[in-house]
Amino acid sequence: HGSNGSSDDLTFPLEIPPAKIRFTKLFIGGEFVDSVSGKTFETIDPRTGETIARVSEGDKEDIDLAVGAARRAFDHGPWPRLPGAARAKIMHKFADLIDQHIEELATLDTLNAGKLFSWGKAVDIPSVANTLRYFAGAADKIHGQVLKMSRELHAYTLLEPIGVVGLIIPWNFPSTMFFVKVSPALAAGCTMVVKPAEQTPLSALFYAHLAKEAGIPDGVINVVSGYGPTAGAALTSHMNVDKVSFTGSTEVGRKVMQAAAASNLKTVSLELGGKSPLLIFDDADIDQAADLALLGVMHNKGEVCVAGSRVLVQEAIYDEFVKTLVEKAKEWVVGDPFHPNSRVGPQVDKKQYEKVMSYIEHGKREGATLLTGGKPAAKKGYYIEPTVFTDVTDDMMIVKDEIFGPVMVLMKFKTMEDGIRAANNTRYGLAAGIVTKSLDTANTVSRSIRAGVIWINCYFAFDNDCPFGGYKSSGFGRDEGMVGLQKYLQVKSVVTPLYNSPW
Ligand code: TXE
Repeated sequence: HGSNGSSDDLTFPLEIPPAKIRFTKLFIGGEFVDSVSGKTFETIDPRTGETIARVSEGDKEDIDLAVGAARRAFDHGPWPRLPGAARAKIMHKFADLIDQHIEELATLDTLNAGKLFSWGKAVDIPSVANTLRYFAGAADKIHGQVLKMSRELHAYTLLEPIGVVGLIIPWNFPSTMFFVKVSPALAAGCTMVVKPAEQTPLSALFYAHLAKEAGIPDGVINVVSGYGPTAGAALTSHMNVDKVSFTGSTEVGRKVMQAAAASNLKTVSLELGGKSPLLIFDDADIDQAADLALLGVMHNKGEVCVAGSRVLVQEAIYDEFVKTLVEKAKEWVVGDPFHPNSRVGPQVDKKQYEKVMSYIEHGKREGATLLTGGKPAAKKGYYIEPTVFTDVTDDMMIVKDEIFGPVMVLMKFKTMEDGIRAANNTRYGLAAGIVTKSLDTANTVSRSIRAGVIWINCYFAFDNDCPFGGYKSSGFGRDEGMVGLQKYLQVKSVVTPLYNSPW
């Protein structure tokens, strides 16, 4: 099976996907329907670049229909009016149905996004069911406060669902991102239109089917597959959408805010790109640190918003660290994501593959030293070798930009202050990692880095109870945790005089 380091001779005994594609139409008002235009678009398998299905292409008219269905379900339907415990019961049923289809769902994400099937089966899909359960647990505990007024007034707050929400999902975690947004919105009592990424519509459409089977009323979850500038843009500028939650590029994040401002001032939350640092201090166990560094940027072939793509190593251990890292990089075997021994699958599509390859070329031209990788890993499909650059400078594009591929830049720092300065020297602020045995170092650095999540001696340690989101140009608003529920709620104050007193 394919090995890291050889370029053209990598062979892929393509595995047969364990399940077939069943749902390819838009899901509006509880029914699978063709798009108004009748148009469809291609879904490709990044293992080969070949078309595996044609999916209905939603556009403005379809978004109008979906928002209409969501509006009716919100204004007149049962969902926002159900007791929280009743919503929770249906959400639990939905989660159970996901558990019964893990293999089929993992297949769709592997086929569509080149994600590791073994990982999907063991981690991604089971954990989305748990995301639903986590927020189901909150559905009957959403309540306001009794206020301590300064005068003879009785006042309290009501927390109400914010209304119809537009959920725009990226392709790198098609299932995880779907449920990170859909679950709190459901718990809050919102109704929604989901726009999955054009690269990865298949699992989202399957989830729509399961939602209906679970008993989620028609119109509560609508899924409109289609492109960003058409279907996505229509959702962000729609006058009847009360909130948009977006995960994607910083560039499109700006457009989402502009569209919200120019239309009805819907609220917006944005989870955008990153260029997260991993700081390795000279008291670290070098073996463990190298494993963590590789995991941080090679996992999911680097298509991770929180990827630890800038690895900063303290001087004293730098040379030994490099040696260990290059050796361990070979463990990141490139291959068919359905194959159990593969650790790095193909990039999601041609555009992303070309983007990553062009950054690698940039790195070489700008004078960085290539320690390993740097080439396509196969003749067919969008495979790229795990790549590590060193001898980089702050002004290089490979240091500044989010590459979103299996590409690490390695840098050296002297003191803790230097390390902190280097870590913060980015327009992004999504995540950061620290490897050290010193509690003082860990505590000081955690407080000094401007990023939404700090992992000490670990990486990608996610949990439903752990809020997640960005500082700076990585966006704002938090997904997950109870704070992740807040953005799907409105706060209403209700005030009345006590004892008919003059107010
Ligand atoms: O993102 P887009 P792309 C970063 C990553 C990647 C780069 C480009 O660096 O290489 O972005 O990826 C929808 N109005 N991230 O071009 O376009 C689109 O259809 C409304 C990081 O794929 O931002 C899709 O559903 N919506 C990120 C979603 O936005 C629009 C994950 C994301 O696609 C739209 C993905 C518009 N005008 C990419 N244009 C992360 N934070 O994890 C597009 N979309």
